[in-house]
Amino acid sequence: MNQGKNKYNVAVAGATGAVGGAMLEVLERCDFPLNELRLLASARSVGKKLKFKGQDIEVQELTMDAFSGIDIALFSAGAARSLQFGPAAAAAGAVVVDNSSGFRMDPDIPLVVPEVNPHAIAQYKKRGIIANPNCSTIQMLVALKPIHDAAGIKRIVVSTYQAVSGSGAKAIEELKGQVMDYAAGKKMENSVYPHQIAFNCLPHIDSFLDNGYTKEEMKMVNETHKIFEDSSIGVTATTVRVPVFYGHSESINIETKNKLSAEDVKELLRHATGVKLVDDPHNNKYPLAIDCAGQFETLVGRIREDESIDNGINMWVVSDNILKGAALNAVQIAEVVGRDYL
Ligand code: NAP
Ligand code: 3JN
Repeated sequence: MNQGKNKYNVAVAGATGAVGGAMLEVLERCDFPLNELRLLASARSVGKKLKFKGQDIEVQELTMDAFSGIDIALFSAGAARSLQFGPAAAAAGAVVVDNSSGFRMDPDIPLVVPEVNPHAIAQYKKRGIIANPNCSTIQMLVALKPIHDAAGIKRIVVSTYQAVSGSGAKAIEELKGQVMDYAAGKKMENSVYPHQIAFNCLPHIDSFLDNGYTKEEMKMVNETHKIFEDSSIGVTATTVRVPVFYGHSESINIETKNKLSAEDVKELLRHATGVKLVDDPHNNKYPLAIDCAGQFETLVGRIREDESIDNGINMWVVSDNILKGAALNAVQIAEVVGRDYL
């Protein structure tokens, strides 16, 4: 525990975006100890005012020298901006918490989910930067960490059902527009996705790689290895975009080294930090995307033994992709940085 500051100067780069807006919401909900809050975005947004705790704060331009006096810089302006401005922010003395994929696999930069590997935060001192994982990885590992600690996970097979908000504001509008057009009997238009997303499922998130997987799928594989500090765990992912506005759902099948019953897993998750067990199928209670919006916890249910192998468990994991999947995880990292390191 440090004896340093108890209020921090925080910058949000990408403050006008979907994730940036959620960062402001989370900073407010957590009553983050702020001295100054500096809001940064592109030149297009300069002068625009955003509300924080009832006050209007003017947006400034994200530039190389926008970080003087900043203690913690939360980035969600895309990987290109993180790579361009993140090191400048760190050189100015800020601890950068970056939401993009720009630095995630850099061996000198910790990749952190506070419920899973908070000890890795200490490594930020090398480069002054901490990376936030991909949303689909975060919620999966929050649910799997207690099981991995108890029984050792050998293999993970995951299929995701990802909300359109993960593709930003334009994708939300595209789904709404298609639903309205369908109801009005009009032709549905698509521009964000290569196909109609309304009433459809697209097995395609981010671009395709030479191995046949998508980048989103390989993010889940590589980030799991880095966060669990074990690249011997077998991980295979299929990521699917579904016509849901908020909340990513995941069907997860795991094989453990030691046997756990479904009851053992429920008991572990009942007491796990950041997890809410919602598992009463006979009363139709299981995690639902429409219930997770706005919640900080990751919902887990449908826990059952996989009867096709010796040590297998199936589960259904749902979380607010913009909160725990992005903004909340970043602010939780910032809380630890402030409390333990500044
Ligand atoms: P968004 O709604 O499109 O917002 C983008 C933000 O970046 C806006 O504030 C925008 O400012 C700013 N920006 C864009 N170009 C810029 C430039 N040249 N200079 C300065 N600022 C610029 O996108 P989003 O959904 O919030 O996502 C933002 C990023 O967060 C993504 O690209 C991704 O890297 C990350 N993300 C991570 C996860 C995760 O899984 N952890 C999930 C979603 C997103 P203007 O309004 O001025 O254009
Ligand atoms: O598609 C989703 O549901 C999550 C999207 C994440 C995302 C979107 C644009 C760029 C990322 C990410 O966090 O991996 C990035 C990126 O930074 O590469």
